[in-house]
Amino acid sequence: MTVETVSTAPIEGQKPGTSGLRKKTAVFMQPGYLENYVQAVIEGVGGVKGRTIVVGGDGRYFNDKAIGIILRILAANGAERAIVGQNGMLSTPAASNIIRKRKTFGGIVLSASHNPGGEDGDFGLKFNISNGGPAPEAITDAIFASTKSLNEYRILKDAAPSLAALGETRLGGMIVEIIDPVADYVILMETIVDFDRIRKLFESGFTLRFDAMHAITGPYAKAIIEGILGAPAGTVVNATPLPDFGGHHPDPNPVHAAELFRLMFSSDAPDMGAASDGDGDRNIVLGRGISVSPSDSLAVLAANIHHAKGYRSGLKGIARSMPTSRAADRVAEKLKVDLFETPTGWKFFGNLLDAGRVTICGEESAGTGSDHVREKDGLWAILLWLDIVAARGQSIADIVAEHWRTYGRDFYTRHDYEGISTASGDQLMADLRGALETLPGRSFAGLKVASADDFAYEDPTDGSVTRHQGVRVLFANDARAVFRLSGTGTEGATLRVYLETFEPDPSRHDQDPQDVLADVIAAADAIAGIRERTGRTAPDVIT
Ligand code: VG1
Ligand code: CO
Repeated sequence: MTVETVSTAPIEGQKPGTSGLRKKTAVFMQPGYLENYVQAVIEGVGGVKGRTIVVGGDGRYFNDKAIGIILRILAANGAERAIVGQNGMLSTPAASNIIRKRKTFGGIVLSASHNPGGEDGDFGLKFNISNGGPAPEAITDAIFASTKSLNEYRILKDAAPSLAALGETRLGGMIVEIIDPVADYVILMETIVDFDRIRKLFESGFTLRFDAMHAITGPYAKAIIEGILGAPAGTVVNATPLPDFGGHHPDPNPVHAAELFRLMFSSDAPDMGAASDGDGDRNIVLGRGISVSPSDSLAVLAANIHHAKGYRSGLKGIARSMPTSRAADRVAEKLKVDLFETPTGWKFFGNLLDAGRVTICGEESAGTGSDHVREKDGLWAILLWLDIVAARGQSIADIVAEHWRTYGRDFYTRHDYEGISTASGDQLMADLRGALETLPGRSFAGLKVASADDFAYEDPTDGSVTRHQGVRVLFANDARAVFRLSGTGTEGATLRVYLETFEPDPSRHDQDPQDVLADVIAAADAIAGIRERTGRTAPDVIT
């Protein structure tokens, strides 16, 4: 075994965003780019000598080669063992599970999630800590600091082993253990939902289409939904992970999962539609003629979680990201449990879950998860929905309508303006922040502003404070508009505008959110000058 110490210089811009470092694949493939960052991660987490690290990714282009490089760097830095998904594949929630189950020091998850893959697409790397969750800000800050002072990295000269065969091999002084990426995840799911009950649901003729979008959940969904739960072959579509996701964005939203949405609103719709994203942590659930907004999904799952055997001991609390609608708050209030509002990104939920303050968490961006792992978990959410449908014996549309009748409906939409110039995005946010104090009392598109602020979060478990997490504007009628810039994009800036309003009256629940929210949308534009500043007449993505 020969360890090579390679001199290098800091590379600019290796700053982890909402969910790790994401860049164009070509950027990650530049000589030394990945090597520098991995060494900086190792320094930032205090070294890996004698440690066990989980390594896996969503199978996108460069996944396998990157893992080879990472294994050689881990070995050269004295890691004792690397646990790697077969062929380099591990969904994000499955990686989180392995870290927890095997009590490892952490894991390296390779993914740019819902971003497109391939040579011209995106690549990403995220470090997860020993609780299985994304590294919190203190650690990502330390990693970023290391990227700025790095002058060498260590790498083994030996070639990395093949990732195809299960079992243990040696790489220098490190054991490389190749595991089945699906097996442990199946065992975990079986402790949470009632497989027999869901099997009976399928036996009774219940129909599902699960769109794996040519991404990582294909093998997991095939094994569980078609294999164990007995859904007919063909229930899981686009099930083979491809390095470029078949040229699509693996993002389960109405634009990128258009075919599934079309099907669910057609006369051929099955009872349920579902999809996940590139790395398997997002989920969308649809019923016949209805798409469940992720914010509603969190609220419905929280209100019904007692049906699932994994949560019989009850719900400790609920957490949602700030831009997620307040539907979950209404459930928390009724169930008399705490509700926590955190900044966007799963890394803020970890402490609350570890402290036993919350059982379920969610984000409006199609993310739901619980204390079973420390990541959002797409397939888990879909299985939980199936379990609840089986327990209640009602359609998804009926379950949601009944939920709205009980709690009222939070009409919700998000408008994304993608690939605008960084300068105009930054200016728009700076001007909004500058105007915060002047907004209350003024009216826009007929809506009066009650309050406005820049969201800051104080973590109740460790007191750490995270500022500037998005501008919130609350109107006198309780409607809300939130503005923030994406922290996962790789080109220019993406402005996200989150819009919502509450409607208690059931006779008004059956309307299109875009119509109901027309005045909030107009007010948001008037406040931020979106069209004028971006030159766009409409958002690129509406969820
Ligand atoms: C987006 C979502 C956020 C999510 C993050 C990672 O971040 O808004 O809710 O946690 O993606 O999801 P941003 O900064 O672009 O708004 V995933 O599935 O890409 O790991
Ligand atoms: Co994802």
